[in-house]
Amino acid sequence: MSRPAALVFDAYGTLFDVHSVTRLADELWPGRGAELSQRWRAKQLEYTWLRSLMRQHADFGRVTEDALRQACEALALPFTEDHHRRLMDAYLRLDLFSEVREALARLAGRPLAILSNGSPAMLEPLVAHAGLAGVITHVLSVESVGIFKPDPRVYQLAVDRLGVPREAIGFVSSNCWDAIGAQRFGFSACWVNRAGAPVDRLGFEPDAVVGSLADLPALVS
Ligand code: LAC
Repeated sequence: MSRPAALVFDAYGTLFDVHSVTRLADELWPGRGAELSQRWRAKQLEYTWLRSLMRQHADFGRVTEDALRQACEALALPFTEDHHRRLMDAYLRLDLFSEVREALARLAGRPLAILSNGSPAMLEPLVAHAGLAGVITHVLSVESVGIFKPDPRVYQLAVDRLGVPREAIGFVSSNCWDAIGAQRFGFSACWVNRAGAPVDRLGFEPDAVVGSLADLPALVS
């Protein structure tokens, strides 16, 4: 990735730790929080792909809530509307990964955008709560195109909104399939592989891989 003119980040799992909901889930169902969080996230992503294939888009808040209900039912965790409300609220205050703030400060001086499946109603409080409103220059939601990642129309949104050609955009995601989708679209795509996971076998690979966002400034300077 040589000196991209703009950087575009995935939100959930890349800047924000979706599994920070485990703390609250563990309070609600002692010892079951990690399991719930893993299944919730897996179902949430699965529902985005299925809805896109079915051409039955609903916003990410609805998808996230549906996934939460299914995960609770599948794991036989008794839930009330109050549990759901608290967990959905926790999604608006997810933790930033520890290296994010410093990495973004070192990357400043060019457009730094978020491009996310999240709806504006989910992304705005999340970015504000993390104190990133003055750091992130553009918050772009798939709601503008009505389909989820990795549909190419989502990546095109960043080109249109930033006014930067696709080959000059560096795209950064911890979701390997998202990095590969962006690479196929024509971005320089970097996969943030914090867990040391195997690459997704989709026939193509991201252009670069880093172990955390702390390694990104050296890669793009
Ligand atoms: C997002 C999901 C893919 O933020 O994590 O778009």
